[in-house]
Amino acid sequence: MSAARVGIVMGSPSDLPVMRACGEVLDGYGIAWETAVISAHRSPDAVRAYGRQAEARGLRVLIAGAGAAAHLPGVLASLTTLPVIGVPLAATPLQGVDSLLSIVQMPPGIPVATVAVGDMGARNAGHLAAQILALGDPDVARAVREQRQAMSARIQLPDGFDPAS
Ligand code: RP5
Repeated sequence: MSAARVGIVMGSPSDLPVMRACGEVLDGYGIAWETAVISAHRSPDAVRAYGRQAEARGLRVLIAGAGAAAHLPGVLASLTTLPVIGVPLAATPLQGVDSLLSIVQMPPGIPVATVAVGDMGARNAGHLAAQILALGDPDVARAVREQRQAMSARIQLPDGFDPAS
């Protein structure tokens, strides 16, 4: 088993049903990942240690999912210069609008790459992490290209229609 290059972090076990999609996407690229349930407000010491140690532990990208006030991605981003992808989760009656705005509105200097709310975002976080890793890993770059080609191959055109004409 190779060492994890992506850390998939979330604020609560209740986030797991959505956040597990990140791991499924990374598995499709053959990228090793790990997961942690740590909360910026319930376990701030653990978040601090995880963020501070992430790069030295071999991680290259962090994906952080959180609902409600959703400060976990921004706090992690403040603790590391690794790229952090934030996944807003729908955990309150505001249906994720709260977490989307919390995550996306990082002040300048400490960015969080914010994806869509919920399952779509969790999946795209996995794809984006793969694209970041692909910059320095030809095997992942090839897997990303192949995944794009496989998506293109799923289109359906009317008989006789030539998109190249
Ligand atoms: C956030 O609060 C978590 O990320 C979760 O989305 C939300 C609710 O957490 P639980 O009350 O379900 O543990 O910190």
